[in-house]
Amino acid sequence: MTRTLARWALRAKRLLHTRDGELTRELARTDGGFGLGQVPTRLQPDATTTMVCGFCSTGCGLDVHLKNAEAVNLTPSKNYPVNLGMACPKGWEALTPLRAPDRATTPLLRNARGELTMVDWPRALETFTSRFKAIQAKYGPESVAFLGTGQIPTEELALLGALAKFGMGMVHGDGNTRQCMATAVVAYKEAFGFDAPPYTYQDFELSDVLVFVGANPCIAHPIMWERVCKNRNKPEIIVLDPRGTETAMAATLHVPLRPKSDLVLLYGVAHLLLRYGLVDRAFIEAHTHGFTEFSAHVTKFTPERVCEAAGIKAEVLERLVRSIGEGKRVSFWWTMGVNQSHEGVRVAQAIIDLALLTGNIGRPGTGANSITGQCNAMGSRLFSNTTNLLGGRDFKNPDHRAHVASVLGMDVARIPDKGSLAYDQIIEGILAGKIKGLWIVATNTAHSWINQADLRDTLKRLDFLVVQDMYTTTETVDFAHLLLPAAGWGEKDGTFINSERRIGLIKKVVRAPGQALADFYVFKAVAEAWGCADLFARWSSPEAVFEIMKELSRGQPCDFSGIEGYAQLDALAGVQWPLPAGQSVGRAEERRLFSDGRFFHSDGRARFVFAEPTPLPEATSARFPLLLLTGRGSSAQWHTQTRTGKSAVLRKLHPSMPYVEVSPVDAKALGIGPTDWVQVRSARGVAEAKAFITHVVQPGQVFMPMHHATTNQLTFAAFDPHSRQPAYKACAVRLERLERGVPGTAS
Ligand SMILES: Nc1nc2c(c(=O)[nH]1)N[C@H]1C(S)=C(S)[C@@H](COP(=O)(O)OP(=O)(O)OC[C@H]3O[C@@H](n4cnc5c(=O)[nH]c(N)nc54)[C@H](O)[C@@H]3O)O[C@H]1N2
Ligand SMILES: Nc1nc2c(c(=O)[nH]1)N[C@H]1C(S)=C(S)[C@@H](COP(=O)(O)OP(=O)(O)OC[C@H]3O[C@@H](n4cnc5c(=O)[nH]c(N)nc54)[C@H](O)[C@@H]3O)O[C@H]1N2
Ligand code: SF4
Ligand SMILES: [Mo]
Repeated sequence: MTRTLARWALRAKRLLHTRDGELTRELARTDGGFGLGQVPTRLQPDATTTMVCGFCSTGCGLDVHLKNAEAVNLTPSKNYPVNLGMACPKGWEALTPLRAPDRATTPLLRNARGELTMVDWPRALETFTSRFKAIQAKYGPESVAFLGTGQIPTEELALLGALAKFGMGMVHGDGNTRQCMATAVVAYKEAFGFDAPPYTYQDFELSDVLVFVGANPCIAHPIMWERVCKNRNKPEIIVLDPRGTETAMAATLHVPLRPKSDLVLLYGVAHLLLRYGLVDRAFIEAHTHGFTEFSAHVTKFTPERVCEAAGIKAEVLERLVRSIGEGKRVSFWWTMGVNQSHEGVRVAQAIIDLALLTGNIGRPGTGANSITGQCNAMGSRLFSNTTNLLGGRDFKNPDHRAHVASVLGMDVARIPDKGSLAYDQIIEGILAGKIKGLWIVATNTAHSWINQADLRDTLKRLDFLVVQDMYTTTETVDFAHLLLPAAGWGEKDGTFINSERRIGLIKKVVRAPGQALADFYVFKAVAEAWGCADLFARWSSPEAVFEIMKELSRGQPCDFSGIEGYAQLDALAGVQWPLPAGQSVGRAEERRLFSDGRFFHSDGRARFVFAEPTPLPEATSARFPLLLLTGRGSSAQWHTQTRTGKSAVLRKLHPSMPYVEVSPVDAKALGIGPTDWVQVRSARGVAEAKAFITHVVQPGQVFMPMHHATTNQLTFAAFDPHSRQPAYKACAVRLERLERGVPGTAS
């Protein structure tokens, strides 16, 4: 054990035996070491300080009120440019999950009897290192992999990615952003030359036509939706969603297309725009590539074919086309109804194609805009060192590797010259016996990954699984050999990047419980224990890493080397990338990309990308006649509910039991009444749920929220071939009424 580790072990031991008051004093002295205890150091004891929310990618500013250097409550920030004084229920309740009784407060190691038992940090780190090193020695460095997240600060993601790949010799590491954003990343890269969502939230207010494709912002991005409500242009709001969601109900036009008919429909829209001459020829000529081929491709998508495939009326298609073609400022927004599909990349690109065709990009109120999901999905896309090399670069490009190595002062040989396996391929790798050790950070794989029946069996095959989480009770912890206790949002410093590319601060305003550490300091401790801490000497604090990231971004489309540091981010209420050195920006200023019509391909032109539609991977059949859609259930629930489930206030705002939306037509045919429970069965598993009979879903379709672990017992593991994003939103199921009407009683 190195000297630092020994010193630190001693300190950890002392802390264990001190009472709370003493702990604070001890920590005040030791802050700047490994960050144990997370006392807010840079803030005045009774200050109010603004930081970004830790749930969704909207990135609202929250004013956290401190008393005696500890957060007591919070209110939405009135002068943060994102939310203008508003927050959704999760934001208001953001501090509550920190106080939950199932917080992980010490490392836990599974003993010979299979129970997780408390160990101290030095023992945990020693076990981590010796087990992973032994696996690598036996099966090669690639046999240990990691799975990360879009929910920890960019500085932590960069450190994890760099430590794992440059320090520990891993090649494979992916994250939950694969489940979420991989499709948008590939779509943008191919079309624009860089992963670059072009918009700013003002665009919600400035459009005269807004087209939402597979997005339910009323539930999933409530404050973005509030921005739509501030639009004074009496906009046409069009929602393409098989379900009549809250957003669809608020729209001026709901297009209830058949699931996964988006590609045919969007090509059909392009076809009619061309036929009616409602395209921007000057824009196409000056700024795009591939128009001739694209216009030839879409001629096959006649209105008859489109209406048949999408199950919509000709008048609806006509109005959709006219609105897009005749609108002056048309913006397109897409989320998981697009990304989580077997052909999601091409659907996203069909949306981009429409924006290019009509010249709706780079101007106020326009854009082909992917809305991100998690608070730091955008940080993960640029800096997690998983699919991209740090700063949106390419592992396979020798110049990129050399540049990163020189910025980091590392030997270039440490940087892998190939990309990582994708999430599903890492799981496959476990099955194939190639991946033997896995480190899961801030994602709840055993609930959220597609087709759990297979996944859980696969996790059991690992020689060593480390889970790093805030809580001891997640589904994934059940499979862990070692649990590392993590501090959460509010207990640590760093930055998030929101959907509109705004880099905003999060801050330490609460002390983490027990020996839980900010992920940043867990990674530092791992580096120390592994014996590669020297490589990360400059990575001394989140703010020091921010400086390194600025350097890594220099010259890239995401260049933010012009941001001075955390104090300036605070003063300016966040800054959108890019901001190259030498440029300045005003407080709360909003900026969008491509106002000069130049894209990031070397010729400056955007690409029309398109392909033939492909059939549903799992179509309905006589045995499984209904199509299951999944997604967000309420604005008060977050994913696998490890956090939101801890708030009594939030629990009151959503149904307590798993439910399945069924159309009245199907309910009648199946003899299902409004108080009945049903079994939802797919070829992979069965889930019990309360029937919720509603016109929100169409006949032949059912919907289940993703917030209950049983939903992914049913889903079918299909992936987009280009992004390898799971297609969570269509598989075949059947429904059976539970005889006694109570869950768990059916045979
Ligand atoms: N309250 C809350 N907010 C969240 C989250 C949360 O867990 N809870 N999670 C965050 C994250 S990480 C994400 S990624 C976002 C997701 O945000 P959204 O994507 O808006 O949410 P979803 O409910 O997953 O999916 C949106 C819609 O896609 C529709 N859909 C399904 N299949 C199709 C199809 O074939 N075509 C079309 N056009 N639509 C289809 C579904 O009916 C659903 O209404 O939300 C973020 N915000
Ligand atoms: N059927 C179906 N499945 C889906 C989806 C769907 O629409 N349908 N959507 C998919 C999408 S878009 C997403 S993004 C995923 C989300 O899936 P997950 O990432 O699995 O969901 P979360 O519940 O957010 O899990 C985050 C985990 O990190 C922990 N955590 C929170 N903060 C911290 C921290 O600061 N440090 C550490 N170390 N741990 C922390 C939490 O306790 C929790 O266990 O689900 C996907 N799964
Ligand atoms: S909309 Fe998103 S960022 Fe804003 S308060 Fe709600 S969860 Fe937080
Ligand atoms: Mo997501």
